Amino acid sequence: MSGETIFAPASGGGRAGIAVIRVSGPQASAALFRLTGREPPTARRATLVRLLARDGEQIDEGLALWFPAPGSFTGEDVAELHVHGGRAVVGGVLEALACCDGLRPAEPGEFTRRAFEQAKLDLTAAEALADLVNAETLEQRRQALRQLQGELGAVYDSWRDRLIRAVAHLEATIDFSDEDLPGNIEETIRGQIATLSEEIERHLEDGHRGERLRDGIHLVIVGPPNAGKSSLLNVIARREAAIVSAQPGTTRDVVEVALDIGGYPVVVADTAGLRDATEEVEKEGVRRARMRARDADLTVAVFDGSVWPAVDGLTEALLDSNAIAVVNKSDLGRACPPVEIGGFPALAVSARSGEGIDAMIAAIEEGVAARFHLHGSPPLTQVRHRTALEECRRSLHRASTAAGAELVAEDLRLGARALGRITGRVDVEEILDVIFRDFCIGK
Ligand SMILES: Nc1nc2c(ncn2[C@@H]2O[C@H](COP(=O)(O)OP(=O)(O)OP(=O)(O)O)[C@@H](O)[C@H]2O)c(=O)[nH]1
Ligand SMILES: [Mg+2]
Repeated sequence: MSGETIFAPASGGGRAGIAVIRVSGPQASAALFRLTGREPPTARRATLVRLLARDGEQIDEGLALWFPAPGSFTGEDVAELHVHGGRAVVGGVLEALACCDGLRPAEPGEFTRRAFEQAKLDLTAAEALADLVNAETLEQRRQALRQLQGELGAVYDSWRDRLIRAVAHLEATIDFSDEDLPGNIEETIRGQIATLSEEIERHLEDGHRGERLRDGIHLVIVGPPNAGKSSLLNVIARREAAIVSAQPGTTRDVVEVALDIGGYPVVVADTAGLRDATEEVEKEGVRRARMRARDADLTVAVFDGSVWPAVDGLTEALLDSNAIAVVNKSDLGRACPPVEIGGFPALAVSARSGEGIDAMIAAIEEGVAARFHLHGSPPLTQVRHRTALEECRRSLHRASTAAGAELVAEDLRLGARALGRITGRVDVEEILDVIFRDFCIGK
């Protein structure tokens, strides 16, 4: 347990009805006494207290909560003060705490770090806590909560346990002669390695579902110049995010808007109209548009309804199962449903009249949900997990081809170590700083 006692606001900055200030460490009880003039209240019971400055002047009246070790978030003695959320109140309480012996302000993420060090949560749960605080959409929240409650950590721990057990069995074959052991252990273990490799493989090949849900799903609007791509972006975003004009080639750079679509975080990108551009800037815009379309999770291919039934070939070539085709400017009455382009069904829409827009948004929602809905085992959510899993997969592959129990055991040990790094069972120091640096408020 750390000798230092730390304190910080647990709630965000700015004015609010209530602010919560947390104190954690061996001096928490003494600090509470200094500020309230009384012994810590009954554990986990909100108690009305007067909070006093160093000179005895009352700062505020609020609630004190006392969580004795080890039954607290950090596993240490923790005091929580719920005070009125004004700048002067919070500032006054923090100042009073700073005057207490042995207390110092917490570094970002330090409460969570202590909780990890006291084995209150593993690294995946610590990451999930940050994700939950940053969650902006329903599905992000669901994913973060599942991870916080240990679902992902449990998967990695169980894989690691299986490897450790296999290593123990293999070592038995090394230490004892064959007659003392049942069956062919090495053979059984090779079977187990193959099964585990397949499970890890399936987990890795999840189409980056978890990572995308955490960081944003990429949707790109593509189409010929003047088709109304920027107008449609503005309709989806419900604001004038991109410039619209009658001049073909208006949009040059990629214009991005982050939106909540059906509970999913979606980054919608409007791009330059596809054409054989000659001018340098537009050429670069078209190159970027193509690159975005290639990397996107979903595309909305916009066709210009004012020239229907003529269809832009460059855009048609981008139609695939990840594309939603729309023919814009249906208000001009040229393209009437049902429309089809190159065998793909298309929606007739109008950014101007609003016709078909609900259907287009529903199609986007459906497309996103079909690809990113969470079902079955929890998805991996961080590149860090992916890197470690790939390393484990390589170790297992080496183990499957290694000759002799000793070499197999060594590779399995390396595989277990890689998995242990994800949850923080081993090699934690190199990871901790990176993870907790991202916490922006004292949690
Ligand atoms: N009649 C009609 N005109 C539209 C509609 N949507 C857009 N327009 C017009 O079409 C023109 C081009 O619109 P933009 O949204 O700038 O088209 P864009 O595809 O982004 O064009 P670039 O950025 O040049 O590639 C503008 O004059 C819009 O007012 C629509 O649904 N109906
Ligand atoms: Mg545009």
